[in-house]
Amino acid sequence: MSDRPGPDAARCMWMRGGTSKGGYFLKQDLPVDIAARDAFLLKVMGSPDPRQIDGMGGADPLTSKIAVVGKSRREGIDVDYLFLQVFVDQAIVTDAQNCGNILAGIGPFAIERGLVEPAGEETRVAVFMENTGQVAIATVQTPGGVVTYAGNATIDGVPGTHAPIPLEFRDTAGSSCGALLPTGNAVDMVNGVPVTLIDNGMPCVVMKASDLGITGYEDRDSLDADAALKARIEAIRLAVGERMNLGDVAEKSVPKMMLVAPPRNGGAVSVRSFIPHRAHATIGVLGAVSVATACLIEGSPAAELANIPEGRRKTLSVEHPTGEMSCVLETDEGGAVTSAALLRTARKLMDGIVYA
Ligand code: NQM
Repeated sequence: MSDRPGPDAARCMWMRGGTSKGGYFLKQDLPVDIAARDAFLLKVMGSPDPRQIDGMGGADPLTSKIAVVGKSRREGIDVDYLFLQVFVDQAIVTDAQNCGNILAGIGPFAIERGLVEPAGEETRVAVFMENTGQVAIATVQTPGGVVTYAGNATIDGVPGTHAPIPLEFRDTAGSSCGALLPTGNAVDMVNGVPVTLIDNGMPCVVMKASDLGITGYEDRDSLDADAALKARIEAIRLAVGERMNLGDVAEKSVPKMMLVAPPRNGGAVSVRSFIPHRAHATIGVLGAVSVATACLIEGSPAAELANIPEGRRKTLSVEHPTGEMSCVLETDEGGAVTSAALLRTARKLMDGIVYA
């Protein structure tokens, strides 16, 4: 039964998750019918409109995001999380990608909505990510049995300090493409550019920024203003959809386009990402895991310029336009990545009723 307050209204929490922001809904608070749900969410966000003036969206793909959460019936799993990207200037709502930044808010939201009982000072929340059929573990600070968003953790791209929310991922290889390297190759040539087609939680095309005629250290605004670069990148993206087992990607937000350069600030690699039509202000969580993984693949364009730490457990600092994201990768004896861990924070911004 629907718990909705009216046909054009729903209970919702607005949260920042990592460096993204969006609406978090219980599954039962949204229309069951997918077309009706998507029409509702487009109106909530104010899409399609580049300014999203008549909705909650922030005129940016990073602030036009939705999480749909329900109690899980799966063994060992607390909640199921479906991520939906609402396009800003097109009437598209897609579940073709996951989102590790919005994931950071799922644990706190699930506890606040009573789906998960707090367990002492810290509560581990096992999240089934419906978009890719994989599991993440989030650890939420719950002193005295209450979620706290206050703390001393910092992440680049977000001002201030907040409670840490470590995220752990296992077995993310081939999340959407069926295999870590869907073509089986470390390098493919696409439109004359050597690329790695890879999916370790997020389908990505990883290529050298220099092969696209840029340094790879540009800021977001310069990249977004470069129409010729964006057209070239989009042509590569459309050409690889089928090869990555993603089908026609014209109306999908994957694969993400990752332009890599040698690190400049002591990290492992520097990245400018397109998600896929706008440059990212930082970098996606699973996007960073996929790029970091590409750096470990011998013969790949990323491996040629990355600075890789020794040992089976490696912390790869992925430099992005406003700082870095540290990915802790565990590898097996053959060098394959078996798990990834990252630090995020999240914050509750609003809890109430949203109107379409
Ligand atoms: O890659 C942006 C973000 C993301 C996705 C995007 C993400 C991830 O920064 O896991 O977090 O790539 O569309 O929120």
